Amino acid sequence: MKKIALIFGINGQDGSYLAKLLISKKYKVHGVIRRSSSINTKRLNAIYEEPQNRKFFFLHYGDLLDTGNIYQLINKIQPDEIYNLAAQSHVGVSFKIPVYTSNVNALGTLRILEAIKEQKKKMKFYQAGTSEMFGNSKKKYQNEKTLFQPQSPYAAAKVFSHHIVVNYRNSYKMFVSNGVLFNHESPVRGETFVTKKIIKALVRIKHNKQKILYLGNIYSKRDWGHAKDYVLGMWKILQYKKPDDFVLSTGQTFSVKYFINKVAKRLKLKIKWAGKSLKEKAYLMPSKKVIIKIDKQYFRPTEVSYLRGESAKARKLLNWHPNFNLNTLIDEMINFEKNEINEKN
Ligand code: NAP
Ligand code: G4F
Repeated sequence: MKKIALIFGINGQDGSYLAKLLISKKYKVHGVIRRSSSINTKRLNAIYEEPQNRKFFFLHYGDLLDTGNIYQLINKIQPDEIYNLAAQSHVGVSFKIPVYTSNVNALGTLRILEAIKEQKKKMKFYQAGTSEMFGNSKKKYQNEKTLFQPQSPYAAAKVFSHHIVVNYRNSYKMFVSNGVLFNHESPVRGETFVTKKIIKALVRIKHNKQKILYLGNIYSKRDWGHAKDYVLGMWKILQYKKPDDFVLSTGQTFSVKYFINKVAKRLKLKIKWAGKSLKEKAYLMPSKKVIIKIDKQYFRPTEVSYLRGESAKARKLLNWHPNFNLNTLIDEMINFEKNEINEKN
């Protein structure tokens, strides 16, 4: 009999990769989407385009704010595995809408746990935790033992979710696990996250479709992987013999500025930096046109300056390791943006 999975946040970046993975593993996949005034299932088109998938793939309307809806979906679908990928996932935006962010990212998790607790069937649960929870940790590498020091409403809410999962595991012997995932990107990354924003803009600048890219803090460092590798890790976490918490990361870290320079080089755009702080700019050579400016609206009240993960536990116990590196990730994202431009022409 086919296993049944339920994914909250199925139309997000990770949800779409996870849905594809689970269908390839012969699961019946149910996903929860929010009603929207414009089409919000673009990332799922590839699944829909395969006629045979229609028998194994189902979407339901729902929202992590709606306790009754969550209970009804879980009660009706009776999934074997539930993945909670739904969140207000933008750290910067969480400072603007902190109460909403906490309601979705913290209480949303608890609403799902409560619904699972009421079921007779044993259901496994995956919670999408984040390296943002480490905040301003001074450790060279962050792993499962590193203290959480959240620096945003987003991260504080995710810390609540992490701890409530551990609490339900211990209190009610539920199979509930946390992934603590470092940044992961892909061609279908949301367009307001920095990697996608940089690559999209530089490809468009190269093709004379955009003049300037505005960014915030280009000196923070991140451990960037590929979403495809990370959703495999999520699945492996739920296949492990017992519920547990795992860090998934590449172990490498680079600054946003290094990322920009790498993308520019791969696009054969020669850029030169000059100026400091808010006056720092990147000039396109030899024309000396300004193509990157710093804009204080993209700075956060508190920043996470340095993230670098150590995922030895996942590598040993789950045999998980990332296949993509920064170069292969960037190349895939660049090619996607080039195709977008070609298709529109
Ligand atoms: P994403 O692309 O922003 O997807 C988030 C998903 O959550 C979307 O499908 C969104 O639906 C849905 N959602 C938002 N609010 C909701 C609500 N109130 N009720 C139901 N669904 C809601 O994020 P992602 O990059 O795929 O990340 C997936 C999860 O992993 C998130 O929880 C994120 O916080 C966490 N995470 C991400 C990373 C990363 O680097 N990508 C790293 C660590 C952890 P709409 O399309 O309707 O907005
Ligand atoms: O791409 P970002 O917005 O990602 P951030 O804040 O690290 O959060 C992402 O990764 C987390 C895992 O660690 C997830 F939990 C979370 O859901 C999300 O997926 O920003 C990366 C860095 C930050 O330091 C930010 O200040 O880039 C800096 N940055 C500089 N200019 C910018 C910009 N970030 C954005 N989004 N936009 C800018 O213009």
